[in-house]
Amino acid sequence: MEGGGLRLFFALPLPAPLREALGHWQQTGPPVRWSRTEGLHVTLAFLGDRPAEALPALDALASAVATRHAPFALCTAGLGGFPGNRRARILWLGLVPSPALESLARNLRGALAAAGEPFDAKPFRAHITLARLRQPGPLAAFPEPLPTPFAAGDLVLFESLAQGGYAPLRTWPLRRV
Ligand code: 2AM
Repeated sequence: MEGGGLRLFFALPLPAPLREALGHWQQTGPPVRWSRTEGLHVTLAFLGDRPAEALPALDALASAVATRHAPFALCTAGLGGFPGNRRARILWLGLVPSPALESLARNLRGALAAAGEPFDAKPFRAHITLARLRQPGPLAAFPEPLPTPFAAGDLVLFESLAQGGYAPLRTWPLRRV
C-alpha cells in the first residue's frame, strides 16, 4: 500500500456455510466479476487508508464496542444494485432489516467519530457485495438467491489488499458484558 498505510474497514464476515452457498449460487449466474467467496462480508464502516500507528486506537474502540453487543441473527433478503437496480454496477445481496445490526453499525461509527478516526460517513446500508458489473445492467439476469439465516458473532477489522482480497487483521467476538 502506498506510503505504508493500510486500507481498512470494519465488517461482519459471513459464516462458511453461507459463503459456500453463495459460491454455488454465483455459478448459476452469468459470467461477471464475482466477489471472491472467502471475503464476503457486511461492511459496517469503511476507514480507507490509515497508518499502522492507528491500529492500537482502533483496537481499543472496537473492543469496547464489541462488549456492548451480543451475537445476533441475520437473514439474507433480495438482490439490489448500486447505483440503482436498472443499471447496476455493483450487485449486492440485501439483509432483512435488523435493529441489532443497525445498532452495532451506529455504535461503531459513533465510537470512531468520538475518537476522531476518519471513516466514510455515507449512511449505513446493510448489504453484501456479490459482484462488480463491467457492463451496467438490469438485475433480471441474476437468479434470486434463497433467503438464508445466519449468525453475526464477530466484529472484524479487515485490510483491503493491493493484490485483491481482504485480510482479517483483528477479530472481536460480540460479547455483551
Ligand atoms: P461494499 O461495502 O459495497 O462491498 C472494502 O473496500 C469494503 O468496504 C467493500 O465491501 C466496500 O464496498 C466497502 N466500502 C464502503 N465504502 C467504501 C468506499 N468509500 N470506498 C471503497 N470501499 C468502500
